[in-house]
Amino acid sequence: MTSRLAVVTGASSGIGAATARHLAREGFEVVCAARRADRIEALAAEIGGRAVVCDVTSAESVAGLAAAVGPRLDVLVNNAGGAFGLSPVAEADADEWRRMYDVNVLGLMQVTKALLPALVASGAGVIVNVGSTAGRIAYEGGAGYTAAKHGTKVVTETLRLELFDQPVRVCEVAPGMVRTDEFALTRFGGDQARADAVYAGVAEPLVADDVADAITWVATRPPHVNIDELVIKPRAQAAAHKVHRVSGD
Ligand code: 8X3
Repeated sequence: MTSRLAVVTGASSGIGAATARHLAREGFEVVCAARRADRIEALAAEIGGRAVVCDVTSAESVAGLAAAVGPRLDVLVNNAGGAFGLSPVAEADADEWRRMYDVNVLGLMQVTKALLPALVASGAGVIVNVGSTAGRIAYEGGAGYTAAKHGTKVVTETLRLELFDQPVRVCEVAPGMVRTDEFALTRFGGDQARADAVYAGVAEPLVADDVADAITWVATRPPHVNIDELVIKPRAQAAAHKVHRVSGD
């Protein structure tokens, strides 16, 4: 029997890399897609998967991913995404906003569109889009990112409607505070002190493995079970703005 095939975008670090590992442990052959070849090649070697260099914002690059995947695909995890900046609207940087829309919405669309025929061909495909609690609320300084992640959520809902008669499930996993090596660091342009401040005093933020575990659970339900959305936050985060922090940490 051929193994089930999964594609994970943004697999070079954080939630994407952890998800590739979790799916491989579940028996999937995993195509690790991301821009950084060295990282995904090391990951693919570790988990017995395949590395495909792919920039989800490039139609040409995504076409290369689809060619590498071939005619049949069981699971697509649209994880590539990210936040750039935390400026109020009055000081917004249009380039940062474009990059966020590009990767969190257009990238997800391009990869989904390119791989959809293969997901249908599997007879029981599943798409898991990695959204965010930022796709459910607004917060000061976050408009570029929250707008993009609301986009991720709504594209997910639309796709589920459009595929209602097809053998493909469409799901969203929406994490809150997850401490990864790169999310906050990227948002703050490499400013480690600002990145660390996001998690200051939070004893146990989520880690990438927690979210990968949730994604893998969503992706491995029986074919008639569609988990529309799963919001996952650390216990210390009752809401986006209500985080239990212990001072002096
Ligand atoms: C990450 C959650 O609160 O930093 O997607 O926007 S938040």
